[in-house]
Amino acid sequence: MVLTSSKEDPSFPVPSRLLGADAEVKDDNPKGYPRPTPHITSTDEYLTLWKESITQPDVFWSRMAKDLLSWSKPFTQTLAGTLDEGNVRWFADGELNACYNCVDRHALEDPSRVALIYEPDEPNATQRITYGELLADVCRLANVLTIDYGLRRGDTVAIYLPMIPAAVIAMLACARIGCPHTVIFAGFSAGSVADRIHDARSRVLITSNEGRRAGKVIPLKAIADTALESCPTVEHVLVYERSPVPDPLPAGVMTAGRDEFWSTALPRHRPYCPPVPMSAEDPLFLLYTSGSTGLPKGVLHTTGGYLLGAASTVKYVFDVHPGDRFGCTADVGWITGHTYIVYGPLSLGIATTLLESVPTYPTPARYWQLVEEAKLTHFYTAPTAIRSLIRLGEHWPFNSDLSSLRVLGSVGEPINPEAWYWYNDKVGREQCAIVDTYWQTETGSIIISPLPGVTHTKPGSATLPLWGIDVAVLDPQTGAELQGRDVTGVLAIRQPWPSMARSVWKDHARYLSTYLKPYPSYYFTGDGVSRDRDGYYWIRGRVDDVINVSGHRLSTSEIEAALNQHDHVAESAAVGTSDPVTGQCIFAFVTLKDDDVTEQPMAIEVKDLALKVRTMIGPFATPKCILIVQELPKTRSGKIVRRVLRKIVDGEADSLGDLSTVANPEIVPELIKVVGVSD
Ligand code: 6R9
Repeated sequence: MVLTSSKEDPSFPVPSRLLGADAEVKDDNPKGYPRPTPHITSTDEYLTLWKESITQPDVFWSRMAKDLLSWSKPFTQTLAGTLDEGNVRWFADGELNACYNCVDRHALEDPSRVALIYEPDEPNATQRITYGELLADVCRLANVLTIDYGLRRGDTVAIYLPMIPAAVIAMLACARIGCPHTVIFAGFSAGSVADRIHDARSRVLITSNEGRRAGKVIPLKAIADTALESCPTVEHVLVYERSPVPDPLPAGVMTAGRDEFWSTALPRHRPYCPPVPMSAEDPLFLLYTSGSTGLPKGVLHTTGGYLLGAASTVKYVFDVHPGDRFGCTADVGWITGHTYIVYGPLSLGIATTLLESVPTYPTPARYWQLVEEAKLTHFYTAPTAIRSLIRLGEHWPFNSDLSSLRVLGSVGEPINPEAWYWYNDKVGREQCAIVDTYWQTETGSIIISPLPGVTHTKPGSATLPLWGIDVAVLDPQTGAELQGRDVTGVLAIRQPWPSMARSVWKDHARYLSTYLKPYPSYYFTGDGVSRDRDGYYWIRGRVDDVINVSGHRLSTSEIEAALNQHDHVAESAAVGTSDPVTGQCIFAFVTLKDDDVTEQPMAIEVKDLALKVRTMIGPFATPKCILIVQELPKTRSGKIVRRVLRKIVDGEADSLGDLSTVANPEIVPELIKVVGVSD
């Protein structure tokens, strides 16, 4: 076991009760670099605050909310509603504006303070945008949306942009005028973009002419145009010019009356627009994420509770102090980008980074050059990125000065010890705290994580719950709580916390049935978990049909729906299996319609099937392996038994378990053979 806190420094006491007998104590800062005094200085302090947050949530959270956020109308209520009823609300009679909290109050204090560090795809071209500049552009855009496009509070805006400052400006402009945004990851294909815009009924789409990634051009506007063919709700499309547009513009690039360029629209307006006071419970955004079944759901987050979760976790989990420079490598199209690129760091008035490129372009030193150039104090990435960098050579981080770093974060999946040690030793030079942060789109902000300099870490464990998180380990079958230490079950939470999702957009029944009804009175995460003898939590991965590829959530049903679109496919079944780089990868089985098996040349078929997934969802969802088989294992009622496929793919065909519910067990040997050949 490794500790991230110093045993010599009296400000980092090491309470023995949290340590196992095998404790190996490591000095966090052997060379004694100057560091700010952490906000939380001891495990005792953490435990006292955590207990208060659970036993007196009203007292704890109202103090936090007043301390961290600016309210235009102070709240008098804190928590109302229950998990049972699915009507949780926090600070409901208070009013605030998320954009004011993230921009105005810092711009008023010091307009020249850096807000965004933009690292474009092209190397050596870092740009900095101050809080004053950010405020001006956010206001200009807010004026375009309200005055020119007639948007009113409550209208949704779809944002389909790459990792450029315009994405942050667009999100904040929406927050300023009370329009929930729905950011669509720029790697999604036209079909997925259309599904999301359609479900959100957005009146406006903000996109860019192109995206750039590792020198490649992504034709975002062209993809958006295809999507918009089936989205009649969209009245206006604002197009940011990421790259120069040809002059004269070829016909058909912009649709008259609907489309206009950013550089035409924004200068029409003055650089100020008053922020709209919002109820703490007004929606701030929807973000689509994959569940076990059906189409992705629009997870709804509200203004006050979400922002409080974002601000408090950046402050305490990353131990952020004024003047820090935060670097999170996620995409703004995912929740990690929302909370830890945009709302969290900006609400605290520090600088945040937008990295448009990939970690290996033009060389695997890209991240580390950025850390050196921007003197980042915090770096937050995913285990899959760390693993892919390890493969490219241990030495890359050594060519850069990384001494500005204090805290290194990991998110998206369990971090394996090899990646943890590399991060700690090669990137952190054993002088940074490593925080393995567990959370979900639905939790809004981190819920289980070490605190830097306080929590003794164990590589692979997200350690202990944060403020307000009352963790329960449940027996998956009976729902009974598994008490004590050394237990394994499913991860649930007993009490509401401020940043939890409040609903699924236009489908509250789905919200209840997915999160609150499976185990009544609890929020159900969908993850398996163990609590060890020290009370530490180890996330064991999804217990539902969600596959986590490079930290991207996909449901088996989405992938199957894409495969089934192929003319020759009769049925398909997708399962996840472990992968050394991406965490999990997708293995798909398909059966073809009658006669196709012999008529179709296999190689072409498989390529076409993969293409179906690429074009229906996006390249990141492409299965690693697609196998054409004669039959899928099924129950007597016709349900595909994915459990059997999963076992075969995992190489555990000798422990398939009870096959009595499988109506066609005779096909199993054939499946084992086909999978064996594909290895
Ligand atoms: C933030 C984010 C959520 C799922 C979650 C779990 C997995 C996230 C993790 C982790 C182990 C961690 N997950 N962080 N598993 N250790 N530190 O990733 O949100 O895209 O909604 O995914 O990711 O399985 O349920 P989201």
